[in-house]
Amino acid sequence: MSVAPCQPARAPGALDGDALDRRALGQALSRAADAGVADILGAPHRAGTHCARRIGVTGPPGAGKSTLIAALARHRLERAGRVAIVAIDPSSPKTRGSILGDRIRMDGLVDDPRVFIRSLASRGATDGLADNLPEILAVFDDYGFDEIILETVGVGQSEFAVRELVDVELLVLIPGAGDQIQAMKAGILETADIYVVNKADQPGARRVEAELKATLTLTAGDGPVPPVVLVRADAGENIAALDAAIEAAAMQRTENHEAERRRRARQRIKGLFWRHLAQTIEDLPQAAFDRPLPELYATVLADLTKEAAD
Ligand SMILES: Nc1nc2c(ncn2[C@@H]2O[C@H](COP(=O)(O)OP(=O)(O)OP(=O)(O)O)[C@@H](O)[C@H]2O)c(=O)[nH]1
Ligand SMILES: [Mg+2]
Repeated sequence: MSVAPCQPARAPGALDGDALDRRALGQALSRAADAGVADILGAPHRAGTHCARRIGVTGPPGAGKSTLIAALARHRLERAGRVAIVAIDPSSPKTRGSILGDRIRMDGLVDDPRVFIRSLASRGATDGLADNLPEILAVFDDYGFDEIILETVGVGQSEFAVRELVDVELLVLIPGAGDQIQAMKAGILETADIYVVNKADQPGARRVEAELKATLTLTAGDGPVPPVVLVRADAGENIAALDAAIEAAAMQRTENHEAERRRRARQRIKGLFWRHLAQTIEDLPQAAFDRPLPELYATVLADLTKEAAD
């Protein structure tokens, strides 16, 4: 079966020549973020693949992800018409500072009419991403974006989850990342499509690059060894090489659209179900927890099916 091409529900102002309606886009994004499970199930089915290229950028706090994204976006804007930058903030209480920090660093981009920047709180999402992220990303398709760059802090499960949503995944490491490389060797850390060693100006950057290359060669076995690119994000150094690596990786991954679409659908239904289940348990009266476990289990099951039938 061939895959349907991307079929965005073109929103007003989505066409290339039109001015982007930022207000309408902002509202559409908020609606998507706030949608409940029932809203999502009731939305029209999107048969096609997504339209905008999705680039995921993950890595530990302070690795320079936002700085790198700003440099990368500037570079890629030479080719793309519209670029969205979406940052997932894992810790809502202390978000204000970091959202602001991100905004300031991306300063040069904030005024660019082709760029749209949005921070999302991860709230209670079980995968460490934001609730409804697939729906949120689809809104950018409707508004004619060519690229979405997604920043996530690389913690636990979110790395696995984000890979299913993006076309190319970058992992940003910095000098002193020995522990992460060890974790990679042990197979604990999920692999990315491209490894970026940032802060090339700092001592130890070349050593991390060499260690990474050796580790990746080891873990790749007979398979292809993913590229390692040494950059200095704050000075825009070697961003062109990274850009070229992204192009090459995107070509490779889009060859297998069908399998990827199915993996995404699998992850999506799991996510929705977890959310529904968590809400059902949350809604139980306190007295329900005094019941024996099998009875409690049966109650939850019954509530779940009852809600689905409503
Ligand atoms: N020396 C040096 N510092 C850099 C480089 N790139 C970024 N930085 C600095 O590293 C710090 C963290 O940068 P951010 O871009 O905020 O890092 P981040 O990974 O987005 O951080 P969080 O969003 O908080 O996880 C800032 O002070 C940057 O100026 C670089 O290439 N060299
Ligand atoms: Mg950041």
